[in-house]
Amino acid sequence: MANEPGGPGDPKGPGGGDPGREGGVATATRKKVARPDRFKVILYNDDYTPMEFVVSVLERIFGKGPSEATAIMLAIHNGGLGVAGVYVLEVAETKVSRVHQEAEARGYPLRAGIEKE
Ligand code: TYC
Repeated sequence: MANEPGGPGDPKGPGGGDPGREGGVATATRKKVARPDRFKVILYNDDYTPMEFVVSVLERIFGKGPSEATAIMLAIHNGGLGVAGVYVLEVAETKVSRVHQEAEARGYPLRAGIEKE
């Protein structure tokens, strides 16, 4: 297996190697590393989904602790919507699907959506 460019085994290191020379001034050449876009998962308020269920969703699906989950739920309840977490697209989409699947299984109208950060 060859070393990946800029990886830990690349003797040139993450900078990508030799400094260039422009007009006699040394300039470090640095490869741009693609940073995947990130997406907010938004939860929306409604009048029927129980508060405890929303807290449970925030704990189990979004990995929040009990006090943060409660604070986020209350912010949604009072403000109409809130951010449950920020993820790369595929993860965000999976979490939205889990929210909808769990809510629908219980007959709750809880809705989630995705917004690019
Ligand atoms: N408004 C709901 C209630 O009073 C609670 C709730 C909070 C619902 C957050 C959805 O995303 C939500 N039972």
